[in-house]
Amino acid sequence: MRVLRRTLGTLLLLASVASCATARGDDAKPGGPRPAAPAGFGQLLPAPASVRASGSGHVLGPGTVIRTGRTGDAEVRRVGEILAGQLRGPTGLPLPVVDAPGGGGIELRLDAAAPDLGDEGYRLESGPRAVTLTARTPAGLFHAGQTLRQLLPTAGAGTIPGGTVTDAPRFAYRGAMLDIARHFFTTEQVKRYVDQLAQYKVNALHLHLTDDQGWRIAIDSWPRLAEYGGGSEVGGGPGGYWTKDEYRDLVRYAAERYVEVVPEIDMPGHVNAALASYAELNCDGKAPPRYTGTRVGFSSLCTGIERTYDFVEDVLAEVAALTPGRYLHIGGDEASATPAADYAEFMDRAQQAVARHGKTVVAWHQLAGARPAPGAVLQYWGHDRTGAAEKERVAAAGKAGHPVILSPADRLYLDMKYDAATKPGLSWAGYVPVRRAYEWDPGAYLAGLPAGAVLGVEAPLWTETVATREDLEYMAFPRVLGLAELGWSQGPPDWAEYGPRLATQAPRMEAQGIGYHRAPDVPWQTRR
Ligand code: TNX
Repeated sequence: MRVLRRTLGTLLLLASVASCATARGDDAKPGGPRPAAPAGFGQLLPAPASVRASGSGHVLGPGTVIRTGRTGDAEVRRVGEILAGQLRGPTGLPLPVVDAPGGGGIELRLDAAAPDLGDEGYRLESGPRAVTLTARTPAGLFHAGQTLRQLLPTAGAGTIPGGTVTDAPRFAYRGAMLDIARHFFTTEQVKRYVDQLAQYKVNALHLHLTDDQGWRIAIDSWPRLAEYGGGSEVGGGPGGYWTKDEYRDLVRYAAERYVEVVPEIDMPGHVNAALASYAELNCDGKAPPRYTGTRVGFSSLCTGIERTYDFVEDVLAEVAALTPGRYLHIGGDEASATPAADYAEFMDRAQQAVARHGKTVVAWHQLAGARPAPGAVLQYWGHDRTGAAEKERVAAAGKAGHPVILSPADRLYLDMKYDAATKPGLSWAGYVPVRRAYEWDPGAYLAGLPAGAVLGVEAPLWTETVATREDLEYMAFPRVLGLAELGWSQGPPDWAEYGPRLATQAPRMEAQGIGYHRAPDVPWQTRR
């Protein structure tokens, strides 16, 4: 398999237009000289499960239409409209969306019976008459559209190469996390990140909404949390918070791009902003000042008073009501100011509150040392130097049925510096060059964790040192493409194949104005 994957690029270049090249399967072998297939398929990121290049492609032109829905399905229509919006700029074509199937052009088709495509998979068939996107779900059609985008040049109308892509993800959960607590970001800035992520088939956005330095989401029953607790951030800037309407609008925007928002209220530590907002939440009845430094692990909710649990209930009830998604993240990390027994009792009650509101708990993996509720999802953020006992606890929880999201800090923490020259960022988990972020196998990462317990992967971006859109994009790109690849494509990783393919994304990132890091370990082909 490893050898076959290494030859992916070669296979796709050598594949006969009439013969079959399965991207990661074993029925394609490099043979003698063959006509070159269009390069587009070999550049797809994440790599699709299978590609068969055949015949001539589909030329887009001024008359091309996007056709949706045999049934006039409104959601498919919306997927078609979003795709049209994404294609009009680069192609310069009008691309009207019409509800008239079967006439050629770009056709979106739901097929409830499509075998093997799963909840997010799709098939893309391209020939002279039409490019047909087929999926069992609108999400699958959306992902197919993102593949189609990558098969076109970054500017100009162009030709979609002829052939068939059949594709489905390796992991159900492919996430990115953004910390808007240490530095505030607007919902418009986050929408831009959603667009950037969704094009690479990332399907979860975890929002770290609260921390010592700021509380960023309006809570009607405890209004000072946002109004006062939102007014600070690292370095002493003004901070800010999102109204419920702004939050709902962002959640809807993400959902339309098949990105599920996972809100996090971090507890019982990381709560200075809440303690500063309400004196009654403090054991001594005194509110501390707001905090603008970068230390962690110094604050705790007062686990011995009932008012704390009113707070937990009220906040989780309001956040659950804002959340159409399945998950509520309750943090649980670095609670070093909370005694272990109090931590376990607190997390029991917080988990019960999440369940009462019909949501599934996600928590940082420290919950494995307490009592994770049935079905609770654990997010592992350890690294190579994490102690064996801690890793074993997470593996045991996985064996006991807890799904695990993998966010190894020395692989996927987007706030780690690439190398010594990186200006923003931290380095407590070491430097994370692009190659290191990619070159590990989530299915075989934690000893003793069954592959089936891995729900997926997530790349967190903590923002103690990241204050602007420019720094955000610089730290995330291109490493977050490695996350997308690990989450979607079949493993194990193969840098020799992936590195050059990643390099082909440079013009796309540039065309979108993404200020990515021109990392020295990537074999970039284009000049700036
Ligand atoms: C650890 S990861 C934290 C965060 C910091 C981050 C900085 C985790 C659950 N907690 O509070 O922002 O390191 O890299």
